[in-house]
Amino acid sequence: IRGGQVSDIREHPWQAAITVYLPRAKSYNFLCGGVLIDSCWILSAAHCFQERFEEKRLRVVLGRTFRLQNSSSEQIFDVEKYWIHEQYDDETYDNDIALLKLKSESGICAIHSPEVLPACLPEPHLALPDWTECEISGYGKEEEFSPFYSERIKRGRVRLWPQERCVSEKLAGRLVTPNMLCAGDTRGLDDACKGDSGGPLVCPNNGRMTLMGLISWGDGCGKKDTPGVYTRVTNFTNWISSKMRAN
Ligand code: 4AZ
Repeated sequence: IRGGQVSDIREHPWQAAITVYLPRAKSYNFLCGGVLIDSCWILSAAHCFQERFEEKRLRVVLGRTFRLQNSSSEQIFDVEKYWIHEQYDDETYDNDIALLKLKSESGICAIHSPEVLPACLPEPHLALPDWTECEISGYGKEEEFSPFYSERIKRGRVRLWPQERCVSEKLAGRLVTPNMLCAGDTRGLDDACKGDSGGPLVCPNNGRMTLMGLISWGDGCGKKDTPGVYTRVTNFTNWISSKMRAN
């Protein structure tokens, strides 16, 4: 997260850190953010899995304020299977969504706690007003060209942009589709950045923080008059439910 402030996992208990095992380093490396939406289910961005990693190399960490520091509140899971959206386009990042099923013997995976709690999914037709104040979170970089991810989870405040302003002219000429939404800080400070991908954009709705976006892409991080681009979750609620129902 560029700008924003350091935070605590209890402020974003649905935040996941997705890691991948690198055999040469014999260690798990941070890959992307993710969002807990049900005891055994995590949403993330399809582009994080473009390399088509084998499931057994993936691991999901929940409940940590510090990315690399073990915590008594953490819950760690292997991945049973994951699905990349069938219409994901690796050139435009259209349909940038992936769903991961956590592995468990019992059918129960994440246990609810102050540090681990699923986000609410929106109704498919939910449209929030332009400029609604929302929140992003992640362990991603604090600046585009920083060599490091953030060690502590951060939060940023961004507002939903009108779709008519969410156009390629604001985004280095890259195509924006109806499956994307733009959000940004009108002050131009807070923004998602590298490593935040797959993580949450949540907005207040009926007193609950509701998952409206997944961090997807942008032109740099925190550039003036340049929004971040998010996967529009309302367009995928049917895709999500049908995968969960079938699996
Ligand atoms: C990235 O590379 C990335 N400013 C994610 C979000 C944004 C930029 C880059 C939005 O994962």
